[in-house]
Amino acid sequence: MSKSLVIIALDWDAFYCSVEEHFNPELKKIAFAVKQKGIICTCNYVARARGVKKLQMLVDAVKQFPDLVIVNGEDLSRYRDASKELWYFVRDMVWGGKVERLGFDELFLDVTEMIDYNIALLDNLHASGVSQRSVDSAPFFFRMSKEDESVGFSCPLSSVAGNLATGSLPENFEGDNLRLVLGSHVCHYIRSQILDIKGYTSSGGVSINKTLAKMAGAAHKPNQQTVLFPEFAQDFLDAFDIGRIPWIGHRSKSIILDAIYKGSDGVNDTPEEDRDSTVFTVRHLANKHIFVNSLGQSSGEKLWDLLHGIDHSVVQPTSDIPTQISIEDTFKSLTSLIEVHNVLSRLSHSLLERVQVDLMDSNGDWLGHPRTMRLTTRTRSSGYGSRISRSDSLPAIVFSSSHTSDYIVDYLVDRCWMPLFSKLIGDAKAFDIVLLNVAVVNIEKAPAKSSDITAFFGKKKPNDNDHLQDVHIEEPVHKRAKVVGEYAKSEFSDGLAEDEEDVVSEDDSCDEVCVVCGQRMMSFALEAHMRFHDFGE
Ligand code: TTP
Ligand code: MG
Repeated sequence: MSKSLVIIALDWDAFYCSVEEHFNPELKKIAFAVKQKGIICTCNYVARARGVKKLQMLVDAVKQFPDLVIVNGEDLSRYRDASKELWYFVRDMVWGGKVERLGFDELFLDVTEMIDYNIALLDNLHASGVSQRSVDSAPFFFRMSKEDESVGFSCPLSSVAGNLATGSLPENFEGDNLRLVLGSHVCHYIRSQILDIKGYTSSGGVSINKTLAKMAGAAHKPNQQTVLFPEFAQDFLDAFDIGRIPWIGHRSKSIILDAIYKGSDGVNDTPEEDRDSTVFTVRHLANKHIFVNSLGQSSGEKLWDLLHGIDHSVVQPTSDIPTQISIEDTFKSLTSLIEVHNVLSRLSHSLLERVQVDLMDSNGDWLGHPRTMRLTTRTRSSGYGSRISRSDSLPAIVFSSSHTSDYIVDYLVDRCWMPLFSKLIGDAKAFDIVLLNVAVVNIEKAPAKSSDITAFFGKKKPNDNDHLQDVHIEEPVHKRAKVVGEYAKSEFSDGLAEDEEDVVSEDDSCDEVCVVCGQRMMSFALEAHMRFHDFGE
């Protein structure tokens, strides 16, 4: 019989606040919130205990809690750096680096190999004649390293670390259950290391797949962890609204509910407010066939499986190199070339800085090289969902160590971004720009330890800037953008296959705007953000 995986999901507690507290420990004691453009994007647990809510409008929160301290969180660089540091720290502890990063705030760890190894040690102990009873009642030393047997921790085999998702213990601690018991101790150890060494608290979930682990982790927060044994998974899931299952988004949910509750005559529809959308009810009113018919083969099967606690997706170790780096800003109105020029200068400075931080290792070697630069705009008349983009080859001067940043930025703006902008606006005599986004995309891994940029770029010279690629992206107006971004995976969008979606953005820019409250955020956060609106978390 095949053994189950052991997956740990970690989510940093009040993440942006924790980063702020890290730099200013005084904040720990007081109620404070991090704001972005008129919205409280998160608040610490001191503030939450007083009733402050994530995603409250800033003006409401300040009115309701006049002494609430507000920290500006519009510069994401500190959160990005902290997130990366924590990811590397965790990755060093997990064999094979099997850690997948979802946005800034979440990690999935596949610790199966570590569990297998330690179970084999346990089996050896049993086989060596020591009685089962005395092995199982003594603390077990869990090895976190194959090479160094002193690296690890002691843990009891007879109890679970943390909470139980449904409050019930399995009848026995054997087989897969024992694997999860050990997984709970690994989770506890890793979380303790993060707290002791890095000073961050997290909430953890342990189960046999990513979805169950993530949902278990959300059951008890902050600074807690929860184990979900497979035999209780269905009971646990059944109580949730289907919209709370990760990867089931608004659109999938409404398609499913329509399929179940809409009368074929269009007359006997169940009114929306009377539609029970718990997993339990949906499982009983629908079947796999209905899911496949309404959502398509792969999405239908996948979402049907999810409602039954089945998730075949594997933990895919996140690459050190982001797929793209982009910086953007929004404006009331940019109507002159000089304004656009100034904004592009500012954005290019940030972009260059990000390229250096994200793509250069501590020795100054490049980890990856973007091949393409992309400029995206949105005009006042085109509305929120519609962006247009143009791309060009990225000049190698970006990687030059013999020019100052100012020189490189001037070069980029005058010789690359402004010509791209002209292409974008075409013949228009007047324009009214409300968004500008500069990005480097198409990032290729650098040859090992190579700092020879010329070799990487082949015959291309730094000023080879004459062939504008005609990559023109028209986004459909969308209510909910596909969750993509620097590190996020499309799998974490709303579960619909791309060709079945009509509401996705084709542009994988990392900033999104919520159509409900207007908050701008990294795209990975949008899914969670919409859930807040749905469920008022
Ligand atoms: P979350 O994990 O949803 O929130 P959190 O870490 O602040 O709090 P919790 O303890 O409940 O996990 O999101 C991670 C960070 O992403 C959060 O600190 C701020 C940011 N974010 C936004 O900017 N906008 C949003 O709508 C959401 C949901 C998050
Ligand atoms: Mg969090």
